[in-house]
Amino acid sequence: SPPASKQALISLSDKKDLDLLATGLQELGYTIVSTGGTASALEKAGISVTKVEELTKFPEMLDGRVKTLHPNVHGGILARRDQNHHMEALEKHSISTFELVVVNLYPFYEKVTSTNEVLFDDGVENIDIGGPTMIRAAAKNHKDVLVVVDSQDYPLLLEFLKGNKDDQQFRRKLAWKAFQHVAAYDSAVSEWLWKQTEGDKFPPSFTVPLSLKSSLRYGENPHQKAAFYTDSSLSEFNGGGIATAIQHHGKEMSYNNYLDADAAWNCVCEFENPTCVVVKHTNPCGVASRDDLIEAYRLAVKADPVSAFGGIVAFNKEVDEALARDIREFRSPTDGETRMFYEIVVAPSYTEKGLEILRGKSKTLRILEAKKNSRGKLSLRQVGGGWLAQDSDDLTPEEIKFDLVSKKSPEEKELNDAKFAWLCVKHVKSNAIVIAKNNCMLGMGSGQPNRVDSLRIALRKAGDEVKGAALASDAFFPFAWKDAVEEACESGIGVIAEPGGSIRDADAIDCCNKYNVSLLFTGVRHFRH
Ligand code: 93A
Repeated sequence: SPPASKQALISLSDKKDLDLLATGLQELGYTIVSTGGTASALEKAGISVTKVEELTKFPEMLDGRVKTLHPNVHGGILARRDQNHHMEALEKHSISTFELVVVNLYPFYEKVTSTNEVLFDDGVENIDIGGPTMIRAAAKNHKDVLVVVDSQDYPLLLEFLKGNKDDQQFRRKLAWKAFQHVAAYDSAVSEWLWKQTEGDKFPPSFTVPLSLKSSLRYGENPHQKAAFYTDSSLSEFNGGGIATAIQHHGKEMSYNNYLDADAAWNCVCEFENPTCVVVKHTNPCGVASRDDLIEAYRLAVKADPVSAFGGIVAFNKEVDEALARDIREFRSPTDGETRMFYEIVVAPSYTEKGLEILRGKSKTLRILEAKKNSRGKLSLRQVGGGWLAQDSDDLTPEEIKFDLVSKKSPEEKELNDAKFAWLCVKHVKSNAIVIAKNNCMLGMGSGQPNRVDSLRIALRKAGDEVKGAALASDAFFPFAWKDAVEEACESGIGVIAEPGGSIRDADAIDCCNKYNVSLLFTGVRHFRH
């Protein structure tokens, strides 16, 4: 008698490429067993199929809640082929084995994140029970049962089945993917349920569904292996941020490139007017806003040309032909000769010609097109043994007040400069000081363990232009006299913006009054550790 045919179990919500799969399996002599909708689709495509009810001798029940949850299904998946008593048990109950299980789940995530309002009961009905059970059973018994959850794997699967050669590595990879699929699904369900309670914003536990975007050549240093993951819960539905940027040209992005591009992009997106931001090692070292983006670019580089060399240049408006030419040709203001070199240019868009010219700057220059980050995101950082979670720091400029606390009030121009410096200082690592004038950053000090050192670095960079400029400090000044506030006043700063809130606020005010400097309290702090 001919050998009993091999059985495949197929139950799919997303029926993409089902005919490709089923035709392939039929050619290989498989008998296909399917649930209601999948079986109908197969019949329509002219493929013969056994309905799961024929196998279970039971109708689908409870509005489909119980379709495949039956020993005739799960016995056939879970039986160990190398255990005689397992095989005898199947024989006794006339159950045939499944060699292959292909399942994808009710589209729960798409359902509950759809723009239409979803009723609670509707959400619940979309929680798949039978599907994950089949997937987990097959993945557990992957030694003998192939499990497929992704239509992209159909061609590979058919290839494997044709090959007639076993490969346990292949089976393990499929099982890995199957458990990933179910885990991501369950985490979406649990996240949704948490949102349906009146619980705190930060749930007792949560899973971030991460998908590998690319493996990286190395991490911060060449001896560290590294990879980049996108948060699939965010990017697929909101599309913003450096993780979803399109790379038009250049060398492959590195770990540090992503960090720096992210910093530059976040900073430049703060500004409404045409703005250029130059970042080096995650800190903005040049920022300028002008009606003319070329002028903004030149000023941002001039702010600190030594640091800008090898940096990341970000724009908040389209890069056109004229600007691209300037980026290509601009010579270092330090010697007037060397052409400026950058790692990355990032912008919301490029004209065709602009892109072409930038491509010609160098083979390596990475050209990124990015979309604005969505607001209200969770920010996560790793520490030994855990993760810190917080709201991202995305107050808008309108949400920040600039309360006058000194006798001298700033001129309109000075107030503008203070606001500009404030937008910059938020993106500089603490302790952060930014000096700015005429919508242009003149100097910054970052990452120093005390505020006086940051101030001195910023003053040195600003040079003579400091007279009448605005100074922003990311946090209050702990001391004023013979300390940072007095040094700033003595240097000729015209206006200082800081959060206030120090026990020595009165000293800072007295000091500014003595030197006839304007002092503004924002009431908001922008630490960036
Ligand atoms: O309602 S269920 O949780 N109960 C089940 O027994 C069951 N068996 C398969 N959902 C169940 N499925 C799911 O049905 C599969 O995971 C798949 O997503 C879907 C396919 O249904 P149909 O073939 O009728 O379109």
